[in-house]
Order: sequence, then structure tokens, then C-alpha cells
Amino acid sequence: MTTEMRSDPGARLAGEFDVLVVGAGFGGLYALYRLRELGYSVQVLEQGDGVGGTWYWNRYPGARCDVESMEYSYSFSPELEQEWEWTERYPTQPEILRYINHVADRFDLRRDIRLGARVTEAVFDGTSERWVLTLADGERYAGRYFVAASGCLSSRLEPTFEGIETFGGDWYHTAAWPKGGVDFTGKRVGIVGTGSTGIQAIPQIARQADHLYVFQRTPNFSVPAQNRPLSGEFQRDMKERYRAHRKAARESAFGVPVEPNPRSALTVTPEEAHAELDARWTFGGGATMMLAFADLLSDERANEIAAEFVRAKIRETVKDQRTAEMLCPTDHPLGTKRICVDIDYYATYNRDNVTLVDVRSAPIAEITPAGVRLADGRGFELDAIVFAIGFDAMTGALFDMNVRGRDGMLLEDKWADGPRTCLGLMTAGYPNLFIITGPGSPSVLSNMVVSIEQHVDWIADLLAAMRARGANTVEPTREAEESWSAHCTQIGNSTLFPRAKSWYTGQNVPGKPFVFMPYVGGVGAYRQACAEVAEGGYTGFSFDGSPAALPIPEHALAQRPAAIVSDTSP
Ligand code: NA7
Repeated sequence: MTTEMRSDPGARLAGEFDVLVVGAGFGGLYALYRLRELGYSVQVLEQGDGVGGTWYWNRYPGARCDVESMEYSYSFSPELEQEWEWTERYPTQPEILRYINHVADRFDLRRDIRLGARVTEAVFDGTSERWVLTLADGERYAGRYFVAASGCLSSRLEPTFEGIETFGGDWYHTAAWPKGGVDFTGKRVGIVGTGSTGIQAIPQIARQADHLYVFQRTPNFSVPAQNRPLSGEFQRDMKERYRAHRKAARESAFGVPVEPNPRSALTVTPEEAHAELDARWTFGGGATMMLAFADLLSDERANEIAAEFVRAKIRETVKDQRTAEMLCPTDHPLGTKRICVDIDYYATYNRDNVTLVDVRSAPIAEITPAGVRLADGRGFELDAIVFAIGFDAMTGALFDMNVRGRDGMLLEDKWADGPRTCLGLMTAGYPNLFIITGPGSPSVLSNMVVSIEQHVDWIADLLAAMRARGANTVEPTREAEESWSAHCTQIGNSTLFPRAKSWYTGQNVPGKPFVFMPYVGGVGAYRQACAEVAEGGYTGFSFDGSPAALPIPEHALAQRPAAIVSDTSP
């Protein structure tokens, strides 16, 4: 059945291109660079007024990447790699934004990026075999290929508290922070949310505000970043070893070459376990901690050893023991909600101007003109409220574009019971739609830049293969999609991840199906599966609707253990 174009057919077609890319973050910029290099005409459509994607929007105080600077950067240009100087072990949001703007200028990318262009509809027109994307202003763009580089954490959850419109002060969402910043000096501030974002913002706001009230529903595990300035010597040394280092990252579990300990936490003495965990705590970082033992994310008892280690650190750091207990997570295994990486988070609760308020036992009932009122009647007078309440992760930004495939079906409807993809890259019935870091790929469980480069390179190779065979369309077969989705679920279920109500499982959004969305077999293993599919002539994919596609080979779907229980170190 041919899809009718649902957007106003009279609307002006602003341009026709080989490739339409949505998003000008790390993914969209590299897709533009790589595909333009291959001779395709490319148009990037970006809803923000600047490049940077996630790093454009999330300007809240303390915003910082939880992957180290020299890892969280492009590897495609050795010159760029050598030229750019990072200043700290973990990059701040302003530094990442400067880097990505530099990349846009250095590779002359801006001429093919349209800013302030929010895609409200994306329809595959079966007659012309083109994607037609409609913007909020009604303009339309047509392209043979549609690369969705719209990000995993780009669709923010808006606060829906009753009475919010009556609030007499100012309120802010961390993912839509004012460009000029906010001065909280002398203000009574409330913050809702203690995920990675809240945990980064709380110490910073506490330093400025007159008083900070932290409204916590669920305590989260956090480990120290052990951030520090990067010395010239460290950078020089790393830059000399960059090629080998990048290779190790690509073959690793999480896209960062952290040494995994292959031993089980259950086979060592309590003293040995403590020593290993303490060494990793002192070194800093989330992946470092989660790879302390091979079974931390697959065995509840092993996990509990590490979880109790972190709780002991909380009790040791926070002087008021009632507050310390409130901060100790007990409802999910360590790391099954994204482990937070902080600077001075727990110590912040030793400040006189910080109060932790439990909103699990008494939820926020309403926002009043004066502040916040809890269900038990307690009220907090506030001049400002910060919402760090998270995102409709992984699928939200895709659904926001109202994507319709070959038979006119909304992607949101196709994925009503959870996302179905082949390799996380494509979904049946949506020809020539490529998803960068989509569900079913390592995505949010990896160093995003490593995964982005791998996805874009794989897509570039596929487009070149299509050019060579004269094919117009490609899409996975339903069988290939089913086997990949089953494979992802089976690996996910072999871990403790499905035990948490997290944004990984969609449980932070009312009504979202409970599906563990990322692929947890590891960056190295995933890369190998993608390569096997390509080397087999794109097994599992059909070109121009040809039913003759071969299934994904068994070895690509071979029992790959979850990354976190395998030793994928170089
Ligand atoms: P998260 O990790 O989803 O955290 C959101 C936080 O907001 C979390 O603590 C929630 O508590 C809390 N929340 C949400 N709604 C409410 C209400 N109604 N009342 C009280 N508390 C609420 O989002 P982040 O932005 O911190 O981090 C997302 C990712 O971005 C992060 O993992 C990094 O990868 C970067 P809950 O746990 O649901 O009880």
C-alpha cells in the first residue's frame, strides 16, 4: 500500500537531498561529515538554535559528562585528536559545547545544518521511495535516507505537579536551562530529582543558595568522579597512545578501556572484596566500579557486596546518620539504575543550608504560590524550584517526530509493546530509516561517541553497498528483527537490570512498556555482530523489498554473555 503524505501537500518543499539527518549533536555532526565525504548531499535539521544536542540543552550548574574527556571525543580525525586540549579529567558541559562547536567549524559543517528546525512529522512516501520530513513551521524536506540522530535523552519529562502554574517564584527544568545561567544567591531553592542530573546540580546550587531543599523520592548510588585538571604530560602521553587506546575502547564492554576484574565477588574474602572496591572508588568513575567483579550485574549476592560498600561510604561521609540512612539506596541493585558519578555529592549534606526531604513517604501533593506542599501537609516556602526529573529515554525523541513507515504505521504504534529493531539500527517497515544509538544497541550503556562512530561508519558502508548494487531501499526482515530483539531480551534478562524501575526499562514514564531497551552484550561484541552481518552481504536485510534476504547468521546471534559478565578487555 502506498503511503499518502499526511502533511499539507501544498506546503513548500524546502529541499531534496540524498540524506536527511535529524539532530546536530555528536551523532548528527559525524553523520554529516562522513556521508558528505562519500559524496551524498546531506541536510541536517536541528531543533536547537545551536549545535551540540544533549550538550546544547543541559546547561544546568554542574553539568558534566560521566565519561572521561579524552575518551568522550571523536576518533575519526587524528589531527583533531592531537590539536584539541582538554582541561579536566571529566569535561564540563561548556567545554564539550566548545569542542563540538569547534568540530562544526573545523570541518565546515554549518553550511548543511538548519537550526531552529523541529521535525514534527516524518513520512515514508512509498511512491517516490523518499522520506518527507515536515518542520513545525510547515516547511518540508525530502530525502532518500533518513538518519535519526535525535538522541537518547532529548525528550524531557515536563513537571505535571498540580498548581505549578500558580507558583510565585521561578522554576527551571535542568534540560532547558537558561543560556545566561541562573543566580540563586540569597534564594530558598527546592530541587526535585536525585538521578545523575540532580546529583551533579545539588552540590553546585548548595554553594550559592541561601537554603537548598532536596526532594528525594528514590536514593541513588553514586561514586566519586575523582575529577582533576589534566596535566600537559598526561595529555601528551595519551595522544601518543591514542590509536591503541581507541581500539581498546571499541573492543571493550562499555566503550571505555577500563580493566575488568574477571573474578567473582563471591570467591574472594571480605577483605579482598573491600580492597578491590576501595581501589576503584579511589580511582573514580562508574564503569570502573561496575567492573570491579565479573558478577556485579548478574548475581544479586555479588551485587549486594558492592552495594553495601557504597552504603558504608555514604554513612562514613554524611555526619547526620538519619540523613545518611535516607541517602542509602535499598530498592534496586547497584548500577541497575544508571550509577551516578559525582563531585562532593554526599558531603554536601553536611552543609547547614541543605535539607534532605523524603517525598517517597509523603509525595509532593501540589505546588502552591509560596512553594511546595507534601501529602502529609508539610509546606516548604521557596523562591525557585529546579526539576531534575529526567527524560522519556531512547524512544521519546523518535516518537516526537511522528514517524510513519511503509504502510503509514506510526512507529509509536509499532513499538507499543516495546521497541523492535535489527541491531538497534533499523526497524522493519521503515525503509532507509537509520537510528543512531537506537534501542537494541549498546547506546546508553556505552561511551556514546564510540557507539556513534561505529553506527555512522556501518551506515556509510551500507549506503556504499546499496550504491554498488543499485538498490533504492533497505530494511530488515521481520524474522531478523525478531531474532535480534529476542537476543537482546535474553541477554538483558541474564542481568539484574530488569530489577530496577529505571529509564533503561521505561519505568520512569507512566504507561511505557517494561522493556530493558539497551543491548548489554558489550560494545566489542556488538561491533562484531554488526561486522558479521555486513560481511555476510547484509544478512537479515532486504534490498528493494527482495524477499530473498538471508537470515542473520547463527554465530552473529551466538550466546554472547552480557558485557558485564564477560572479559572483553583488550
Ligand atoms: P533520572 O535518572 O531519570 O532521574 C530523575 C529523578 O527525578 C529521579 O530521582 C526520580 O525519582 C525523580 N522524580 C521524577 N519524578 C518525580 C516526582 N514526581 N516526584 C519526585 N521525584 C521525581 O534523570 P536524570 O536527568 O537525572 O538523568 C538521566 C540521564 O541523563 C542520566 O542517567 C545520565 O545518563 C544522563 P525516582 O527514581 O523515579 O523515584
